[in-house]
Amino acid sequence: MSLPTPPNIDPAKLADFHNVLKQSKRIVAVLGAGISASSGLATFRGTNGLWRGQDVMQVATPAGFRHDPGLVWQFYSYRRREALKAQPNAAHYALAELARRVAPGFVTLTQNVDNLSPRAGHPEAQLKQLHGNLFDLRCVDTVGCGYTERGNYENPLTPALDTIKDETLTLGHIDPDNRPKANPILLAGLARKNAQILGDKYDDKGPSAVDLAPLKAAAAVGGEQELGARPPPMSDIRLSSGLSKDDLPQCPKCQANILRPSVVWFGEALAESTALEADALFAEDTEPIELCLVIGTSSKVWPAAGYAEKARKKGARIATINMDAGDAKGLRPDQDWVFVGDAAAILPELLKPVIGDPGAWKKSTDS
Ligand code: BJW
Repeated sequence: MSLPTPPNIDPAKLADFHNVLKQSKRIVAVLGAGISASSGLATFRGTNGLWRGQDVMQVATPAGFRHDPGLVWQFYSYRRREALKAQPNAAHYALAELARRVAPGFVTLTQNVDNLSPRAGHPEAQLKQLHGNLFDLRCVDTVGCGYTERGNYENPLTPALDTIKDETLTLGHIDPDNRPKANPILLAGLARKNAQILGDKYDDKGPSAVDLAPLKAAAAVGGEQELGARPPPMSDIRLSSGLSKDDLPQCPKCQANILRPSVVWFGEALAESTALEADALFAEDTEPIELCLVIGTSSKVWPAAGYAEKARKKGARIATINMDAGDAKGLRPDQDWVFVGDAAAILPELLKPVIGDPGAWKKSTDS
């Protein structure tokens, strides 16, 4: 199968990119939620983003989890269900093939927790999951108990987290007056933390059309995704926990605590080994990096937002692939490329001189 050339790629720019790609021995890719948009998964920020209508501090911080673990587990139960329903798209497969062809010189640093890159067969040694994985769990008592579990695909994890069962009841426009109520002292604490962590840099962008367009593009790259199969936006799902600890996944080791998703929330450090491995890519005593691909991320969250600049310091030219040109950060127009459009449509074309046509590489990962 040959992909149609995305119409908005300038042939001269593409040729320049291809020249650099073909000569590159070390390449780094930084991924964000946009790469999985064509697979039907919502991004965070934007019209149908996961965070529209949600208080980020309630669902993506340790303080939020401590306050209402049921609410956070409902959010992640929904995310696990959507990720299990989704399939990797052409962009995930293309990067997996690039990793095989440029081993070990190509490494992907993904912020995504959706497991789609591993499912596309991306070699594990060349994939760093910076923010963890939805299907890894750990005991909340990391010091005393330390239980961890990888690759738990059970869905739902407990009967109380069966969000499908309740969908007819919970779907509907979120009523701001009817949100789960938090205690005012905790809210003041969260607000302070919000300001500390998110700072002035945090900008919850207003509605844009970019999150809808990928559905059309997905059809153009082989029609693997069902059009119209986009999940209801998270903002339309009422998260009102009312769940007790007994309703939530229990730690099988210590049998005293609940489990939490092994993902990285705001204010938490990345897993030490992952952070060290990522930083080691840019160490002074390593070979130059020729190319950095920044794919489907708003580049607002650190430390991931800083990796492209680190690659630049190692000599890399930077190619941004995004639906929204405005999300290409720190641009140097004389050196950088911005390819605007759906990553699933653009990436296979960009990488073609090294990975060949999808007919050749997708088969080797399908089995
Ligand atoms: C398409 C498309 C299509 C759509 N094709 N494109 C330095 C300065 C300021 C603040 C900090 C700093 N360093 C650290 C901080 C604090 C904080 C931070 O970054 N805050 C900022 C918001 C200002 N960082 C942290 O807290 C991090 N921890 C840390 O640094 O620890 C230090 C420490 C050390 C020692 C002790 C303690 C602490 C942790 C950050 C964790 C982020 N976690 C989340 C949740 C993960 C779990 C989950 O998934 O639920 O990660 S937040 C959320 O944002 C998630 C994402 O991975 C991450 C990035 O979002 P992403 O992927 O960019 O998505 P969107 O929606 O923003 O963008 C989508 C893009 O796709 C858009 O550009 C679209 O246009 C595009 N798009 N369709 C191509 N088809």
